[in-house]
Amino acid sequence: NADFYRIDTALTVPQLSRDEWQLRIHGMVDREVTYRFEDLKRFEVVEDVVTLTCVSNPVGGELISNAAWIGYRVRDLLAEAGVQPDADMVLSMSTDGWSAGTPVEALTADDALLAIGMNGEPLPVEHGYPARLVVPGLYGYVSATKWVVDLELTRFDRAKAYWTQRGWSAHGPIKTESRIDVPRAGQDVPVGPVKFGGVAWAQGRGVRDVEVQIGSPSGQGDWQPAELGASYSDDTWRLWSFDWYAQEPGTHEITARATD
Ligand SMILES: Nc1nc2c(c(=O)[nH]1)N[C@H]1C(S)=C(S)[C@@H](COP(=O)(O)O)O[C@H]1N2
Ligand SMILES: [Mo]
Repeated sequence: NADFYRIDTALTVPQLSRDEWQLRIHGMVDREVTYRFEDLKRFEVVEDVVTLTCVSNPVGGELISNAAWIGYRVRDLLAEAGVQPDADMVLSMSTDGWSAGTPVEALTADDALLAIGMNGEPLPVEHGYPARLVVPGLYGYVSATKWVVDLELTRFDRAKAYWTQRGWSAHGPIKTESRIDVPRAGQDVPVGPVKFGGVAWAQGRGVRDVEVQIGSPSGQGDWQPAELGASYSDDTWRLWSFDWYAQEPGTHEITARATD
């Protein structure tokens, strides 16, 4: 968990105990509901392995991580409030005032969680203790509210969340991407066999292929298939590797691409 990327606007991390925590569900619902932490016990516990990504992750960047999230289906929590049919957005609010706008459809999918645990431990404070949202397939800024205390059922044509007020798109589906982790950029490799490796992701769709192209002083190579690691689910990244033989001296440019 200490290696999981962290992105938020919090200069000091909100400290909220499980006893203080409440989740209010209101807006376009049949009846308002407020859950205390102990109320959650009556819902089914689920664990999903989900790769979370930041929209600000640059190509090859590190603002992406994979974790086993433990929690409750948001759908079950919303069901007791009764979502009205013309609500199409859930405005989720953190205790520090940050907010995200998520399609009702995505939040009522089977794998959208109110997470209270991460990789077998209580959610770390930096990652939203005591509870946060995890919605596979959507960038964090439109879905992954940490220290979440409030869910308002509303509409995209009525409400704007923190980053949409600042000009970011109201919808943020994660794009298919791949990353080269080894060797690192600029690294020297000796003549002989070299193994390339990295990760590729297409949450919600799954990765079908990863291909690698090697550019050398004598020109661009063809796209060649990489080897894919096991797939836990369509919502998680896949490891890939590629065996190459370093022969020609000089700078080589390695490019990877993924197909969902
Ligand atoms: N309260 C709060 N939740 C937040 C944010 C934030 O600024 N404040 N940032 C979001 C963004 S942009 C991302 S990418 C994810 C990152 O989650 P992590 O820090 O656990 O990796 O959290 C989301 N949840
Ligand atoms: Mo983000």
